[in-house]
Amino acid sequence: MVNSKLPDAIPALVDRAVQGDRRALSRLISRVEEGGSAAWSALSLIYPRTGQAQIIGVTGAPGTGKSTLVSEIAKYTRRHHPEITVGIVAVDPTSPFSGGAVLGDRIRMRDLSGDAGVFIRSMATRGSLGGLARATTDVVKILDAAGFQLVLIETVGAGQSEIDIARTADTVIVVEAPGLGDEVQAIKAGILEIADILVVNKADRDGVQSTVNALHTMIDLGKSSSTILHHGRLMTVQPTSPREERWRPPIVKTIASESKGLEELMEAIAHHRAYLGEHPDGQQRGRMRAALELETILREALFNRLLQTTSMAQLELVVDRIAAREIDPYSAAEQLLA
Ligand SMILES: Nc1nc2c(ncn2[C@@H]2O[C@H](COP(=O)(O)OP(=O)(O)O)[C@@H](O)[C@H]2O)c(=O)[nH]1
Ligand SMILES: [Mg+2]
Repeated sequence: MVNSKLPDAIPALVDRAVQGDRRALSRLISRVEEGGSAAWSALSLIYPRTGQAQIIGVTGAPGTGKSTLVSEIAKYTRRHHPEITVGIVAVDPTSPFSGGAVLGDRIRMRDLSGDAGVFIRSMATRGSLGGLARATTDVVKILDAAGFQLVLIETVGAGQSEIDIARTADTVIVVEAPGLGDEVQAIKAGILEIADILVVNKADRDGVQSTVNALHTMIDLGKSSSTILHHGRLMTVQPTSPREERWRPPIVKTIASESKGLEELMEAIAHHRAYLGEHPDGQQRGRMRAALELETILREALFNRLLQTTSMAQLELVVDRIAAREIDPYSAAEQLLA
């Protein structure tokens, strides 16, 4: 008898997942989420098959309608292009995809979960955000390799990690809603900087136009300075196209809960995709993504290497000494690395 609890061999699991076996896909994702050497060998097997999917990040403050919008984009795509399969990765802990929804949302999601051309995965929220960012980009890669032509990532645009997640997308949609003082929140999180498309959702609410106006003003402000796309530690990317040719994020009004504004949004997404294909900024983005990825992997690898020579008990001793101010964390890190 085969023990079903035994973990599958990674190469076999990868094979079955890329051939469209959904159970294998789910299992592979779980294995990769756990991290470690199994995850790395799976990902290096998968890597050559990636780079095919169109990846769209949807980010913004909680409650702006990201989940609703993501499911509308998926539905719209499936309705108009049934040949395109859609993968959804939800990092929002309050996402209906993660089960944190009110009843209405769950009912709406059901339309999607019955569709064999849609695969939905919500990310475990436990663990560090850094780990979550890594796992999310890994899951996106798996879905890409498994042949999903469109991959949608929903994240709450709260911290740097989530911004990094959004940055792994080809097109980043930042969702705002009128009347929540979101404009201010958006600046604080630096989230507008990463927007390729701005969506003002809940356009059925009061104050839509003032939100749109505020966003226009902020885009103009951003463009007047020399915008740096990525303050990377591995590389710094600056726009290479002349300013007048540079992408200006369009502002699209939607009422996601009523499927309104989807056509305009899909058009904006297609325009941005075409822009990336024609402008050097598109290649820059690919390099930036590669740099971010390498940086994340190096961090993890270096930390794991450190753990091979230093026990957790030793590390905890050092932490105690830092907390007691017997040593500063900088010297402690240098000593550990030496
Ligand atoms: N009035 C209105 N409500 C919306 C709209 N889009 C979404 N909602 C509702 O706003 C709430 C939050 O939506 P959700 O998609 O979960 O937001 P998220 O937290 O950004 O993912 C839900 O109750 C939605 O039904 C819209 O365009 N107008
Ligand atoms: Mg959500």
